[in-house]
Amino acid sequence: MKERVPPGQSVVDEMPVLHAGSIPKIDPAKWEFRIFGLVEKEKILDFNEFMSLPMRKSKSDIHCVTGWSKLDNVWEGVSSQTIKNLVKILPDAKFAIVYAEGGFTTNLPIDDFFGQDVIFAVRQNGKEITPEHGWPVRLVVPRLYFWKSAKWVNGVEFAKEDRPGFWESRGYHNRGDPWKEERYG
Ligand SMILES: Nc1nc2c(c(=O)[nH]1)N[C@H]1C(S)=C(S)[C@@H](COP(=O)(O)O)O[C@H]1N2
Ligand SMILES: [Mo]
Repeated sequence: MKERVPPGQSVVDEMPVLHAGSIPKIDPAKWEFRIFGLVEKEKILDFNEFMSLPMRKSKSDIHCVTGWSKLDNVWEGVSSQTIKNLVKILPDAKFAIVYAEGGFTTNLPIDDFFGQDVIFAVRQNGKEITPEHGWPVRLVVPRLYFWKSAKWVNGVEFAKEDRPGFWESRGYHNRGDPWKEERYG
């Protein structure tokens, strides 16, 4: 049987709050989610349009590069597969660059972004995501270290070339597979 917890990780009960900068104040009336870059036609959704998209639930584990893991989180939100169906992605697109409030970005190979368990979450364990954990929408990429799971997300760009994001250009690994301990550079 596959180990449940990746090497070098310890399981915690409480989820820490970790991010650079301060918690942004977001006004739903001004909030937008933008899908752009290598797509036939870019798509902008307002808050109500985003919240009306089909949602699904997915249970997964969190592994943070700093060494904690939190098991069995039930996330509910918009699957990256649903995002895919809103635009026509051009064949040159090889990377997804995810954007969050205040200029935070994180980069993913397109296959990681379209993993079946990748969700733009609005609820965690049945409750609305709290401001410190990314309200109104946070990305969840269970198969990679948790820094890829951007909080306060507001868009995704499809790109031909890779572009290291906030943590990736500050010493974190470009991909971040916890099973391979891809922690730093
Ligand atoms: N927008 C944004 N998202 C972010 C970060 C950040 O600095 N800004 N930090 C990442 C890191 S390093 C971690 S470990 C997780 C922490 O998520 P949590 O505070 O919900 O536990 O958020 C990730 N998402
Ligand atoms: Mo982190």
